[in-house]
Amino acid sequence: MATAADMLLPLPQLSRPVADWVKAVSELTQPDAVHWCEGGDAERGALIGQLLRSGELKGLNPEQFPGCHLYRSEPNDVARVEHVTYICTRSQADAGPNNHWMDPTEARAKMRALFKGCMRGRTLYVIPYCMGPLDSPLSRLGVEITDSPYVVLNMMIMTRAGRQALERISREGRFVRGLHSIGELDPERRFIMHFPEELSIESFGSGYGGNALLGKKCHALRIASWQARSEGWLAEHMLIVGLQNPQGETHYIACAFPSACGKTNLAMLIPPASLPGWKVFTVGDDIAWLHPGEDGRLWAINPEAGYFGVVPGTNPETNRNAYEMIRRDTLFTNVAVTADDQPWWEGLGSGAPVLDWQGRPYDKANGPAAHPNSRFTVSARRNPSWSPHAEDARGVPISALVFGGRRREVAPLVYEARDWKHGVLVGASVASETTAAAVGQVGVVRRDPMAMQPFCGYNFGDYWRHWLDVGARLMRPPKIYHVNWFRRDAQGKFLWPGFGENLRVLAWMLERCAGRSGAADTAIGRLPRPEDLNTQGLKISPGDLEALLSVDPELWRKEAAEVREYLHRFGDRLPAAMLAELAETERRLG
Ligand code: GTP
Ligand code: SPV
Ligand code: MN
Repeated sequence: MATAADMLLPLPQLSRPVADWVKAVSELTQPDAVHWCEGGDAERGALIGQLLRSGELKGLNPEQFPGCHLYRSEPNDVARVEHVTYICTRSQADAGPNNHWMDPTEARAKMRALFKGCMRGRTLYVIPYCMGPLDSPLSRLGVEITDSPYVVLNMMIMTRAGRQALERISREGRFVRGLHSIGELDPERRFIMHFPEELSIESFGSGYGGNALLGKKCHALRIASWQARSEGWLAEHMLIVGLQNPQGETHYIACAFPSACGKTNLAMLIPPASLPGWKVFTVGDDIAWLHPGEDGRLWAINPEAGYFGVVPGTNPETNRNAYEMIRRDTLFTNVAVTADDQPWWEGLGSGAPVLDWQGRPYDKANGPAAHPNSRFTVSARRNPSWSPHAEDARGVPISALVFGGRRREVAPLVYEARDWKHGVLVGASVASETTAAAVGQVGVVRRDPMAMQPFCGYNFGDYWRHWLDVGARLMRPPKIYHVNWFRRDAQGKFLWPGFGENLRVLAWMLERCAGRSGAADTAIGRLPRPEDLNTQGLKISPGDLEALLSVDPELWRKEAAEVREYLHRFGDRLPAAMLAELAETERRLG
């Protein structure tokens, strides 16, 4: 129990294990100063002031974008780096073919050499944080040590950071240790190492998002997925959204789409005018921790407190909520600016850039003005559709789970899995075109099971087995769906309008959960017939709708063969039930 006296203690005295660790890291990294983050507006304001004076942050137009700032990354450091992200388990088989693996002893030695003396001339910041509501038993704790004040600012928005988190650490003892340094931002000396058996992370050489904000993908997905397996829950790359139908009933769904494939947008969707009476409530936009509840349902919390969202494409038409949300108290990374210091990006729809994301005079010949993976960091409370239940300690009950990918062909607009087991196969079969969220080629279809390919902290074979086990424990399991908002016609035009109109598909799912709407049984699962979707006021040709709702057996036989080949990579770790489900789908395909 925290007592009144505890409240007065200086932070370093609150937790001996944290203080000892900070001391050991200081001895290794040799910072000029150590700053323990209390959290709160005064500390944040002081940090921003310091970064404005040093020129690392740029203030944006105070009339149009009050409280907003711009940060420009090193041009070589603008996305996640999957090729140098490692899972360091004692046994390589535990990391699985889905991960890069390094022996933990070797990885520790390598990182020790990099961290040695790396904070000379810098301040070491200690960020105690809580993933999930401070009072939730489902939340988990961590401490990030970093030499990047930009990381501190982000972590203060993205997590519950500061004294209260440290107080909880002092009560509970267990926390994830995340050590981070930007190093020299040299891509050759950049590694993101995970030690799930020791609940620790070491990240060197990048200041970007998922590489550096260690509470996010490193902790809340890679380490948490490992913890979740041993504790009987799921840590997933999913948004959580509440949908209130015109009758006033609210149901929550959680959706896993790969990076830059529409989670933030769906989580804060604006119902189209032609679907009156619907309301949308955002619980989370990127990560869900799902726990089987005593009532036999699956319950979800969002471990994060803010959004680190894709900027390009955000405008009042595609998503007015997102557009309004980022007009105040928002940290922009790698966007362009206009002549009057407003942030600018491709797909904004108004204004013109004068400086590009690197701060150079804008020249079309240099490519997009804003980096395609430019991001906003903003408190979830700024979201006009923020759910009143987002902070509920027990989470929200989930009625449906949705997987999705970015596929110009093959995958229909939506289909429903036959049951949980089939749903696990559907999730494991997700493939999606790569995006600018990670370094590498963009637009190449790759397998991305459950949208977790870059984020699962252990062998996918074991992970799918765990999914099957969790499902077996649920008396009232959610239905499972697959969606694809990104089908294109021969000319490359999107067949489906997407964004707010996606509600039509979600509404069909909820009606299915309530046993009120129809579907056609196909080889891959159940699809709505055109008449099962509410298309009132929707501008779409009957031909396009039919194309979106059809299954091409030829293409799907090929798809199933690719899935089979992929699953076989997991050898004896692959649960037999998955192959049985696949065989059933293949039998139906003929
Ligand atoms: P991460 O933060 O990387 O995990 O991404 P995310 O899954 O939250 O993706 P986000 O909602 O930020 O969308 C990424 C891009 O896809 C943006 O450029 C959006 O404008 C675009 N997008 C989102 N939803 C849709 C949709 O329904 N249809 C189409 N065509 N584009 C969409
Ligand atoms: C993603 O890439 O899925 C993101 C951004 O949400 S990052 O924080 O870099 O992971
Ligand atoms: Mn993400």
